[in-house]
Amino acid sequence: MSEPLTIAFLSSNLDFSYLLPAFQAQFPQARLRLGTELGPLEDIDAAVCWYPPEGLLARLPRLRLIQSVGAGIDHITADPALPDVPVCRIIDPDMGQGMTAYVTWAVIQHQRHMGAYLRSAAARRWEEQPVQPPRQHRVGIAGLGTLGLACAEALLNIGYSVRGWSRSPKNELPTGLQAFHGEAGQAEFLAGCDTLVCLLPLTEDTRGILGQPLFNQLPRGAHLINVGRGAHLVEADLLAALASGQLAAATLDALTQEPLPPDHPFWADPRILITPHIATRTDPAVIARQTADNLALIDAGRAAEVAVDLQRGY
Ligand code: NDP
Ligand code: OXD
Repeated sequence: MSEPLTIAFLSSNLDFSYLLPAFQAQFPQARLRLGTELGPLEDIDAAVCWYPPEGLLARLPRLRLIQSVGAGIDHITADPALPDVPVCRIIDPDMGQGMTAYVTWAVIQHQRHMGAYLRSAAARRWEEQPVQPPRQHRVGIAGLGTLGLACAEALLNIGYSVRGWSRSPKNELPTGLQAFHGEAGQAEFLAGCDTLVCLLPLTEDTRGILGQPLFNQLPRGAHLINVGRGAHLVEADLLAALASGQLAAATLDALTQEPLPPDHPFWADPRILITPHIATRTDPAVIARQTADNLALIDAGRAAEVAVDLQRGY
């Protein structure tokens, strides 16, 4: 009789017990191993990860799948001892809807002066702010993948002027989306972003991309929304750009230090709105299903169809 499948849940900063009911339903015969109760490491076939403890994956001799619980995989590739095992990420239309809701809110929150209305309402004052039609506001989305494209489509549907930037040229874009690509297209893209949304993966090419050289290419007074990763942003450059007026505001959902410490200067700056990495989430049932699908394809010798291209980095 063959050994039952063993799935380990590995994270140095998240309690993964919330995933267990969905995995029990998806894999009724499997052994599910959480955190400190991993059992014999040589039993483990698949690891479901968010910042797995450094070096641990390399100690699992039977490992066939490293499954990210998110769209990004930077928290896995950060491990310098990453073994040569397929790494898969979540590709989830529902996650796209959650991201769309967040990004749409963040664009409108600033462009329609919602902060000022909250202050007026708290003081019982009937005060109007300027009302600018959406088509006069240009939103640029850096990263036209699963999530960026979903956001672009939604913003176009409510009338914003939307442009996007990707690494490679794109076919079949939503009608009205102005597309740019590569380093050659970056300056023209940035010059037309009243709001810039970062939905890039974190790779060696994109680390620190949100810094002074990029900010200087945006229209003066632009709004930055970072829903990518904290390490896309050069924090000191953001504070300097806000102080000089080159940027008017920033909405940040991904931070280098999570949780952001209470004494971090971002909390004290009224132009910066922080949310605690909640822009979107994936339903545990989707994570369990995609883990099962990925394992089946890997076992059928079709890993190349589902594994992230680690050379490219996303
Ligand atoms: P995808 O891999 O589907 O898309 C990535 C996009 O970025 C692609 O369009 C790609 O270009 C583009 N890109 C990559 N590198 C570059 C580069 N050097 N220059 C220009 N464009 C580049 O990713 P997803 O849309 O699924 O997710 C994007 C990111 O969002 C994740 O990696 C994660 O960091 C973040 N995220 C944040 C969440 C949150 O709650 N805050 C939740 C989920 C994800 P091309 O199309 O040419 O390949
Ligand atoms: C992800 C995230 O990568 O939640 O999915 O940030």
